[in-house]
Amino acid sequence: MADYTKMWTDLGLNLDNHDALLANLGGAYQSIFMTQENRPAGMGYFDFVMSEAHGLRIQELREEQEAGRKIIGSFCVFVPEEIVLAAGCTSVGLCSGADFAQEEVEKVLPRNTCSLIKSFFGFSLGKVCPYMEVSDLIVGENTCDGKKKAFETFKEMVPNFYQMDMPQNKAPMGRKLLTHEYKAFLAKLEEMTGKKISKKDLQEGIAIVNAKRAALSRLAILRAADPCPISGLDALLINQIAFLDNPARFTEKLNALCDELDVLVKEKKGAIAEKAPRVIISGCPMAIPNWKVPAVIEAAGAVIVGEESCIGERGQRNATDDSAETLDGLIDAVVDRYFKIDCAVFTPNQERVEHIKEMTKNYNADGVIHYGLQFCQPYIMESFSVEKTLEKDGISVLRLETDYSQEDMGQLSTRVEAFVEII
Ligand code: BJ8
Repeated sequence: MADYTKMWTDLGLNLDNHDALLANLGGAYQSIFMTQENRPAGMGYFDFVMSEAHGLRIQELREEQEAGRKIIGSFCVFVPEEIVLAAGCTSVGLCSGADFAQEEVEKVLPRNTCSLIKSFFGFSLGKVCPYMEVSDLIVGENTCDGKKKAFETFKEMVPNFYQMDMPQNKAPMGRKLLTHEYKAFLAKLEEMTGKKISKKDLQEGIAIVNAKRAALSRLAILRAADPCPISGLDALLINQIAFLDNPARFTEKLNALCDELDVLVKEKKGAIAEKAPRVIISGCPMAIPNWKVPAVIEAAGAVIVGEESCIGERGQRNATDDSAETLDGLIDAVVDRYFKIDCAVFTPNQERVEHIKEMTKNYNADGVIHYGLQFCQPYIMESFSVEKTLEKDGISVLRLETDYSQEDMGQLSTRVEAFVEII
């Protein structure tokens, strides 16, 4: 990597902390990703993006800023990228996938807060996330109680914070609330940029995001093959990078990789051996660099064939209809698309379990591993009914509860190995 010290200093990063984070990340990446066998050649691009995630990509975002674009950071797939792009802005996901500055974090948050929330506090307090620091606006959403209450403290730490309210159920009033919030967000971006969003702008934004989602769905479908042409780890990585990379370039590179995978499937060449036990992972999102559980699963000899997760199919499925004749009609279509996301913060949330069943069937999975972050009430509460419903249908389920530490690796491996043996 080139020397980006000046850029990181200008962004206000704490260089010692940042070096420590990069060293950790680099080591984990090498041992988890680069030791895999039979990786498709197209993964080279995604390895490169990861190696430059804090370098070249940040430089690009700064160049975009110099050219007048605003960078919008977000923590949730409910923040509509179509509207961000329509406003001439760039969307970046704020990862929150690793522990950092835990002692400092626990001075402002209770210990029993989920790792994801603690992570973005740690990244902010430790000044280690260039995406957070480069963002002109950071959008938080009132989804789970943990996030919405934590944002009350977070907004004191981050002056450029914008909070979006969120419905808790799928009733008509919930839809009305989401429409109101998306219109307010659009108005906020117009105010920030001084640009009036037209119907054509939103149509263009929708086209870019739909193309990205179509490529991700192409990748998802290719994983139905046995042998699977790509590891679950690599597929997860691609889904994670979807939140950071330039969307048009990402789509082009992912389609090129899918062309390669098409050939591998025809030739029956797999990244993982044929007849390996096939698993769907379902539950909390796994943000970069949270690769712990997938690494354990694939080290146990199974292959992950789908993620029922916001960094995966829950977040990326369903296109936005772009056929409306008016700007309001298009905003309605954006609301329609996002209102289908079956996050566990909604009650009731029967659609989610139906989707898990559908994924199990579509990707020929032998079992489901439910992944819950400790102290995440929505997903852990829901995991009991998910398990009960799936088992009624004869689908084996393993429920895991963990955090970002490495302390439970031995215990996780034992449980996963036992599960993989019986499916
Ligand atoms: S749409 S899943 S990205 S809210 S793990 S912080 S739920 S206590 S992340 Fe999410 Fe949007 Fe829903 Fe998806 Fe709370 Fe649970 Fe922590 Fe979580």
